Formats: sequence, C-alpha cells, structure tokens
Amino acid sequence: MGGTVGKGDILKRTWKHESKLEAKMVEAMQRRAVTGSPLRSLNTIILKFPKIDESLRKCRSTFEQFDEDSNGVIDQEELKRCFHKLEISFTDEEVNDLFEACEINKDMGMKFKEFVVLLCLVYLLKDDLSGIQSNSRLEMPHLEATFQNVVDAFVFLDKNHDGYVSKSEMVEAINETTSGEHSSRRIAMRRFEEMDWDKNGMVNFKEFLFAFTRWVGIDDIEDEEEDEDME
Ligand SMILES: [Ca+2]
Ligand SMILES: [Ca+2]
Ligand SMILES: [Ca+2]
Repeated sequence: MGGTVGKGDILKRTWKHESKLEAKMVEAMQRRAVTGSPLRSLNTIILKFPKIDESLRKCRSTFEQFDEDSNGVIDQEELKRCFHKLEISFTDEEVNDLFEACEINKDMGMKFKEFVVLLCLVYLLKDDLSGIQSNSRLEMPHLEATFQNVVDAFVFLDKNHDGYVSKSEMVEAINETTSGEHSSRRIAMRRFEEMDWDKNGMVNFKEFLFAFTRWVGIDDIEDEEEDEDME
C-alpha cells in the first residue's frame, strides 16, 4: 500500500502551533476524529458539493445583514455585533485570533468567503471557546448540518487523526476513490498543493476550509479553472 503515513508527518506534527487558536482547532479536530467520519469515500463528499454550495450561498443574506454599512466587508466592530446577536461573547483577543486565523486584514474587513470560513471555525470551536455557552447554537440549523459535513470530510481525510491532512493521507483518499488510475497521484498532489497555503507540508482545517469553499464553488467564477479532475 502506497498510502502509509510517513515519518515526515510525525516530525511536522511537533512544529509549534501558529497560535492558540490553531492549537484549539487541532484539539477540536482530534476530538471529533475519535468518533470517526460517517463518510466512506471521497466520492460521498463530492456528491454533497451541490448541497453544500447551496447552503453556503444562503449565508450570503446573513453576511449582508451583518455588513451594516453595506460596503461589502464585515469589519471588526460589525463582527462583534454579529457575535452579540448570535449570543457568542468572544473576548477581544479571541476576535483578534479569529481574524488572524482567517488571515483577514483588520483594516479591510472580511469578505463573504472569509466570513463563511470564520463561521465554520466558530462551529468547530464552539465547545472550546470561552464565549460560547455549551447550549448556545449558531441559530442556523441548515448551516450547522453543512459545517458538520465539512468537518466530516476533513476527519475522513485525516486518517491518523492528528488534526492535519498530510500529503500521503490525501494520496490515500484519492487512491481509494479512483482504484489506482495512474493519473490519480498527480491529481492528489495538485489538490494538496491547492490546500497547503503556507506550504508547510500539512493542511490544517483552516486551509482545508478555504480550499473547500473554492471546490464547492462559492467563489467568484473567475477562480474556476480546469477543475473537472475531481469528477
Ligand atoms: Ca461593513
Ligand atoms: Ca493526519
Ligand atoms: Ca499548511
């Protein structure tokens, strides 16, 4: 089997976490992984793309609602009021961390896609972050189901449950799907490189989310290249 988890994964895992938030993200993901993923193949995820896309698009109205001055971005003050309405009471530090985690320029505010990523991170972390009561929900049931699908997809790919998707895990997932077609490794590599933003050889949940939103198609059309390989 070509998809075993190599030594490199273990070395990279000991890298210092970028931030407290990233550490929380990895912990949360490891906890979710304990119960495993209901997904059995990459295809089951891909089949869900249209539904996920539709559900994420519905967030657009939420985004517009919180973009109070309708300038196309949500700034930090608008976000704080947004969290307030969702009954999430983050500290300023946590809001800062979230902005940083999503690599959002604080002066510019966040665009729709970054908002989706941020909400999904909040969903993942809602059991950990101080501001969210254990009984607090995002009040968006369809969205929670969608975010759960995304988390399941990540857990499916993260075979060794360390909170990161490594290159070999990606190859393994693609190989299972395509039963060893010779082009599959190349496709897996390309998918992986798309995901691994900071090129550190591991994909964390945040990187996965940004790639995922692109795959399901909530991005602007100009970003769509020859993406037929997944089908
Ligand atoms: Ca705004
Ligand atoms: Ca892993
Ligand atoms: Ca990375």
